[in-house]
Amino acid sequence: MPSPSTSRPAISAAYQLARAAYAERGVDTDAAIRRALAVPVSLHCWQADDVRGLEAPRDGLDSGGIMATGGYPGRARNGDEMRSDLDLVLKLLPGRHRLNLHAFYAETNGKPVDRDALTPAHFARWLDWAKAAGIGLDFNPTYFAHPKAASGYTLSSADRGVRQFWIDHGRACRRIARHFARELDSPCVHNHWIPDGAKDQPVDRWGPRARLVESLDAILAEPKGGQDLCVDAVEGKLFGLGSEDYVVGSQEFYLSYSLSRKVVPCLDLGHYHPTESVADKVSALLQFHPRLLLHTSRPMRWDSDHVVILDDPVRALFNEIARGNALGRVFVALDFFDASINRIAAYVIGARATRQAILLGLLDPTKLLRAADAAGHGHERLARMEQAKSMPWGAVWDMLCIRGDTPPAETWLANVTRHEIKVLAKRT
Ligand code: RNT
Ligand code: ZN
Repeated sequence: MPSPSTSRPAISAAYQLARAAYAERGVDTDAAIRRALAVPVSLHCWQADDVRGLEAPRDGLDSGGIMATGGYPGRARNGDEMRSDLDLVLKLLPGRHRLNLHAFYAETNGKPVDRDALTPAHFARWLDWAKAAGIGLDFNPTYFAHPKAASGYTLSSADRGVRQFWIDHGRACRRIARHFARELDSPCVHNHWIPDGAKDQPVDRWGPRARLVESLDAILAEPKGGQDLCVDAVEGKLFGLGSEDYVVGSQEFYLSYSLSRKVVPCLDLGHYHPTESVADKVSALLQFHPRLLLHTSRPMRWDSDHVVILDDPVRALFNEIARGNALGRVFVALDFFDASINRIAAYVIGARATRQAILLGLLDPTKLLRAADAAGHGHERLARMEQAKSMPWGAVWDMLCIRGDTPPAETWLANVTRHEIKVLAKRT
C-alpha cells in the first residue's frame, strides 16, 4: 500500500503545483522529465560483487589500489547472480541504462583463459542478457588484479614481455567492444584505466610515461578503423593506494594524450584534489574535445568510491553540463563500490542520485539567470540561484519515476527488503 504522500493522486497534485512554479520561472518540467529519462546512464557491473571479477580466485593479488571495504551479506558470486541482481536494479531505476563490464567478468566455463586471449565468446552470456534487457554494453580492459600487474606497472612496465601482454589484452578488449557495438547496434565506450605508479619517489618519472604513450598507441592501432563502434577513453587519477607519490597516467598525461590521439578523456569525480571542481573542467575541456566520459563517484577524504549521493559536486557537474547544453556530449557512467550495505540498494541510490542531478540541471532557470547577468543584476542572479535550491523538484522527480514506470520516492526499498530475504540471505 503506498503511503498517502506517494499515492498516484498525491504525486499528480504535487506535480501540478511544481509544474506551475517552474513555468513561472521559464522552465518546462515535462520537457525536463523527457530529456532526463532519455540520458543513458551506464551501470558498472562491479558494485554487484565488490570488484572481484569472475576469474578463479588467486590469493594475494594486488587490486591496483582500489578496494571495496565491508562485509554486508549477499555479494553476487557468479555471473548469473550478478545478472539477476542487475535485473532487479533495472526495475527500480527510471530512464535509459547501459551496462559497463570489465574484462575480468569473462565467463570461460571453468577453463582458464588469460586476459590476452579473451574473445567475444567469453562474454556471450552478458551479451544475451543485454539483448534481452534491451540495453547497450560498455567495456573496460582489466589492467589490475593479475600476476602480471603485481609489480605495480602494466602498460608502462620496463619489462617488454609484461608490456606486450597488456597491449594484447587492450587489443583483445577493443575487438570485444566492437563486437558488442555491432551486436547491440550501439557504440561501446571502452575505457582504459591502469594502476601504474609508485608508492614513493621513483627516480625515473620519464621512462614509464614514454612507454605508456607507446603502449597506448600500439593498442589503438589494432584492430584498425571502427572508431564509431569502439569509443576509446582514458582515465587519469591523482593517486591510488600504493601509488601515492607517482601515477604514470596523471591528468596532464591523459589530457594531452587524448587530445593528440582523438580519444575521449574520462573524468572520475574521485580522482582530483579535494578542493578541485570537476564541474568547472567541463566548459574548458569541451572547447577542445568532442566528448567526455564521466565516472560519477564519491570520494570520502580519498578516492574511496563511496556510493554516489546527491551532493554538491554531482549537482554542480550536471548543472554545468545542462547550462552548456552539453548532455549529448557526455557519456555518464557510475563508478563506486561499497561492500558494507545492501548492494542492490547501493546501485539504486547511486543511479537515482545521478539521474536526479541530471534532472536538476535541466530544471535550472538558466534563461532568467542569463538575463539577470546580462542586465548587470548580480544580486538577482544570486537570489534566483538560491531560490532554485528550494523549488519543489522532488515532486518533479516523483513524476519522472511514474513516467519511467518505477517506484517513486523511497518506495523501492520494499522491493530491496523482499529480495534480501528471498534471495540474498541464501548466499552464504
Ligand atoms: C580506478 C578507476 C576505475 C575503476 C574501475 C573498476 O580508480 O576509477 O574507473 O574504478 O575501472
Ligand atoms: Zn573511475
